[in-house]
Amino acid sequence: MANYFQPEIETASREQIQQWQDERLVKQVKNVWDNVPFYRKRMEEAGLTPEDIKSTADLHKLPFVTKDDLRDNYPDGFRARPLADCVRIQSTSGTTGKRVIAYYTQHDIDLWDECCARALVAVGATNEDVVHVSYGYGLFTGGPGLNGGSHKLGSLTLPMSSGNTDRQIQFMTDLGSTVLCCTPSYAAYLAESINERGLRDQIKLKAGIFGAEAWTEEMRRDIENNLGIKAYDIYGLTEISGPGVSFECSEQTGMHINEDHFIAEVINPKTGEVLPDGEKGELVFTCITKEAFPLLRYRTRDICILSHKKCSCGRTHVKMTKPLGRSDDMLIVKGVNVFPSQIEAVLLNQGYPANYQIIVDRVNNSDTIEVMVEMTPEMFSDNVGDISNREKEIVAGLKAMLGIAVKVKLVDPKTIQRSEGKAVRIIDKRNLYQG
Ligand code: DLL
Repeated sequence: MANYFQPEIETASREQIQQWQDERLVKQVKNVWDNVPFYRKRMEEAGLTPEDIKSTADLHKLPFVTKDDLRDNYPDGFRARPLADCVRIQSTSGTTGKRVIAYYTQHDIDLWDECCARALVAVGATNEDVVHVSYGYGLFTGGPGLNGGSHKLGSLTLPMSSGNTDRQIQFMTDLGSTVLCCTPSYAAYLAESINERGLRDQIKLKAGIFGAEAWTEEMRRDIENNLGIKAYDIYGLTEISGPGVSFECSEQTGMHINEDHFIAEVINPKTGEVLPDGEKGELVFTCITKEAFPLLRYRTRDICILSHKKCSCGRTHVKMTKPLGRSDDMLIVKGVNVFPSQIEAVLLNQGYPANYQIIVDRVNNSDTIEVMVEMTPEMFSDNVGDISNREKEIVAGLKAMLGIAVKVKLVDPKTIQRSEGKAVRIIDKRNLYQG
């Protein structure tokens, strides 16, 4: 069994990685200075020219990029190549205001595929495997990313996309899928469905690559036991390419970041100060090889810890813990990124006060989301029909905004507890973040 997809890169010495990062960063800074007016303006405001960035030691001088910057420059203010050079877009699940459009050249796709191929090899996949991709296809990066990685590796790829569980299980048994790629919650659901149908001994799965949302060690154990496989984590975000920014190896103790493409920093989210290995903070990425959509010092809002400790798998690239939380209030519900501000916008738009609570839970391995909304005294009516029409209206507004079904419950005026400090808007009963 091959251990690595690109051994010379994945096990490179620290000096070699450093050299790649230094050279590529300098080149990338020149590239964005020349091709993205946003960066030139930001750098000029900070009194910087490309000559000020001579190596990664100068990285901290560059200003951060945030999701707000991307939003302000929607749809293509960060595109660094002419359209003629771009072959694909992918997009985040946010609605118009929050949506990010990521552009890719063919070269960008090739490198992204390689990152995903590394992740597949790290879980033991070879070209003899049947890779069953049940991440969503389309604008979401999950399906296209793992699909590309599997092709690159030469494995037979089943582009299943998500949903239609019966069909998933049928292909799994008929074609002998060996590696499953999907969200951990869908993996848990598939496991349950396979066991319910008594088909466990007819599936040949040996490993799974599960990411795109937070999941616990308990969930890992359950999935491993229920499917008889090894379950590995994979991390990524649309802004930085998609899945495969980092991936777990046989040690299953954190994810190796593909440092030949992405420089990782962890910062104090309040002060922006760069933190040393072992300290918990917000993950920041700088893309040093991307052509069409190169983000520099992008604040992910994911909280994690970096470690350069030697790994038993032989890979030398830095490891990150699973995300341990977020430095903003984004929720991931049924794989969709949800901001409370989007929910609030729908409520205010329909004339409700900003007294609401969002309750997220996981029932039978599936996320549920309910919004409790306080009526104004004027709206308050004993007429049940009226209330249920109002609820339907909010449900429709939320569906249009978020693209997922949200349960809505209207409650009497003054029933949602007031807070003396920050309002408690979110009750997330899933307890997904640990550490
Ligand atoms: O979720 C990309 C992806 C697809 C990763 C498939 C892994 C597998 P976005 O939709 O842009 O991209 O969401 C990115 O999801 O900032 C994290 O908060 C969260 N996230 C991604 N992977 C993990 C993970 C894809 N393994 C956002 N554990 C990120 C916890 C994750 N959270």
